[in-house]
Amino acid sequence: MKKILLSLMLTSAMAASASAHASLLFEDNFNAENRALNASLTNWTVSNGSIDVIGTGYFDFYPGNGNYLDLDGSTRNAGKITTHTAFSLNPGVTYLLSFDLGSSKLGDTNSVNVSLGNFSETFTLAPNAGWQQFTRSITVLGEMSSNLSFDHAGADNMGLMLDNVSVTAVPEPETYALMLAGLGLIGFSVRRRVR
Ligand SMILES: [Ca+2]
Ligand SMILES: [Ca+2]
Ligand SMILES: [Ca+2]
Repeated sequence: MKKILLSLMLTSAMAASASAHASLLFEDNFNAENRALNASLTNWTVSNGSIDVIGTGYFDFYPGNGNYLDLDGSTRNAGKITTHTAFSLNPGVTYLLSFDLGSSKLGDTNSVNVSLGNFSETFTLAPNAGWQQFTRSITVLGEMSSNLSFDHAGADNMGLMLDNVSVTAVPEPETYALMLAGLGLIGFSVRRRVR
């Protein structure tokens, strides 16, 4: 019985700690943007080409997502978007980067390079890939400041669709290990007192 109680305590303490320490640093679902071709954005700088803000009632290839971006705008030069926010990245913290990508409806394969800190990955979606969520864990060895960017390749005026970008900071497991050690001591002293 006591074992069950202790493990319940551990589980709820871990859950409480995870929610208390994970913090949302950035979130954009683009729903407040004005739908337009070759649009500018509230939270991002557009460079090296253009992007479109599309969605409800306006070139809505993936209904149900409000507004989202077509990362290849309408200037035959796909855009790069970079957050206005420069993120302060610290060792000992895991940064969860999450976003949705939808494949192009032109029937071709498209790719976008995503970078934050020393993380850089090219995501490629086949024409039939549909709408998918991607999540990556990012850590840094030394303190650094970095903007998040999505740089789309291509120039045929329809690229990957982007939505629901978020960056969340989560303390690394060491934090939990320390806390578990602390709880273990409490459990030990409880056992001793019972004896
Ligand atoms: Ca959206
Ligand atoms: Ca376009
Ligand atoms: Ca470009």
